[in-house]
Amino acid sequence: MTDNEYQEAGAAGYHCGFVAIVGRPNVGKSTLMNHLIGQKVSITSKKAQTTRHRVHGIHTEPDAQFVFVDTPGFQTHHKGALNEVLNRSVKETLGQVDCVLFVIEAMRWTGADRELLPLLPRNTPVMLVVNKLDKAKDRLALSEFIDTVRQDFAFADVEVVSAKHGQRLAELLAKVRPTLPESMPLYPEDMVTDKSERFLAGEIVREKLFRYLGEELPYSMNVEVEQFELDGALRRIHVAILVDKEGQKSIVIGKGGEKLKKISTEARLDMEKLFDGKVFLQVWVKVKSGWADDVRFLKQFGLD
Ligand SMILES: Nc1nc2c(ncn2[C@@H]2O[C@H](COP(=O)(O)OP(=O)(O)OP(=O)(O)O)[C@@H](O)[C@H]2O)c(=O)[nH]1
Ligand SMILES: [Mg+2]
Repeated sequence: MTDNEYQEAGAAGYHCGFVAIVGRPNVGKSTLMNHLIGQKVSITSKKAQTTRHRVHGIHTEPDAQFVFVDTPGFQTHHKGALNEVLNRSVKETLGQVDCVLFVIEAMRWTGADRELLPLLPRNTPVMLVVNKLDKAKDRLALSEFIDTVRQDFAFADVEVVSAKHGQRLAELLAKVRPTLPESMPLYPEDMVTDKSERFLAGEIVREKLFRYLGEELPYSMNVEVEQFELDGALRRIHVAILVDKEGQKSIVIGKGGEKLKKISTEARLDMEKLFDGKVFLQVWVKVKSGWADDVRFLKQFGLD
């Protein structure tokens, strides 16, 4: 066998492709992707609309490579520049993948879920992924629930999972694998995301804002990684939190700087885990007004 013939024979059994993860806000898309790839590369929170960027999460097996694309929760209820940009990002993703995972919560089939059905592609397999299985105790009711949902769209297949508890993820992968085209892997086998450490550092700080601030605050904020330097094995990272108003600045900083300290300590620990090395992190807060409605500003942050 020549080298070329050998490579073709190798590709013949190998599957590799793109898998979009879509659904309304808060159903567990990012949690699902993180558990499928075994690393936390996409931030998650109890609040809706945490994800603002498309993030690729890569999972490699001996016979397949899955490139998952986590997307922002699609929503039709609130208008505004931010939502338009987020929704556009979901629509674009749907046209570029080999398989779609349409994620919903077990026992919750809402108007917000149904409104997404017309956006789903017709020529690409769409799997129904019923997440939060741990919350659905009644199996008969769950099976009736799935039947109801399946009446509304011709899903290629269905799987029930618990993303948070890592349940039935291997079963889900086994169903996705045959939908991927035959191809050699696109990424090195130890690579888990296409995003840079610099990007991930900013996202980790944003996740802590979602965790430690009230209901509305994190939505009007953004983060900017102002400096990311390697100093031997040490990473020196400077992050600015951009807020709308002076008043928000003092909320983020907290009494005696307590809140900001908590945010930066937790972020640093997460970064050290993800980057597998020591991090020196400095976080500060800056006032910047009116960003949420300024699309140009969003673009500057890669939200296009
Ligand atoms: N009980 C339970 N909770 C889950 C499960 N999967 C995710 N969650 C929780 O659901 C919430 C939302 O999870 P995310 O992964 O941020 O949801 P998302 O769909 O990415 O949300 P957006 O990015 O805002 O659209 C978090 O509090 C998760 O811990 C699960 O299997 N069981
Ligand atoms: Mg998300």
